[in-house]
Amino acid sequence: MVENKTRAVQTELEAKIGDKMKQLNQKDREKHAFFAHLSSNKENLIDGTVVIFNRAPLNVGGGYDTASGKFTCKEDGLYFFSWTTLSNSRKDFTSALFVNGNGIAENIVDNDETIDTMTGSSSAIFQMRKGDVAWIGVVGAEGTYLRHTWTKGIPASVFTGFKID
Ligand SMILES: [Ca+2]
Repeated sequence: MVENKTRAVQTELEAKIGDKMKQLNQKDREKHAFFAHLSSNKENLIDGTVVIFNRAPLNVGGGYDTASGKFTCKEDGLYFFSWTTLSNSRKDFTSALFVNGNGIAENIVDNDETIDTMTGSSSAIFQMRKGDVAWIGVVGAEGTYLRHTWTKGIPASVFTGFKID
């Protein structure tokens, strides 16, 4: 009798542990995160141009495409995006985060009257649905200059995003 009860408890515990392991494995599969930067400077990009951050040393989940510069959501959820742009002396660079063509957040480096190099960062959290597409695009006539690096080849203009929950 006691032995049967012990066995029943053991079976129940094993089932619970099994479920928990499944949940943990599921969590591993659902990771989505990317970090991208540029391999060269960009000049005179016209309004609406997609900024193609063509190097992605990190692309967990494979949602970011270095050929198009676009991130395609593979799983519904809250996503955090951040990007930084470095302009040049007396050059502007204004860009925005777009999701399915809608402007979500803008990043303005208004540097055309400054003899120095300026950087700007913006970020946003967005409720993404599977199939939604996010990218950084040039806004207005201010896609004048985007530096890929400043010193020692370290990426200075970057685009990153990840699923929060
Ligand atoms: Ca200005």
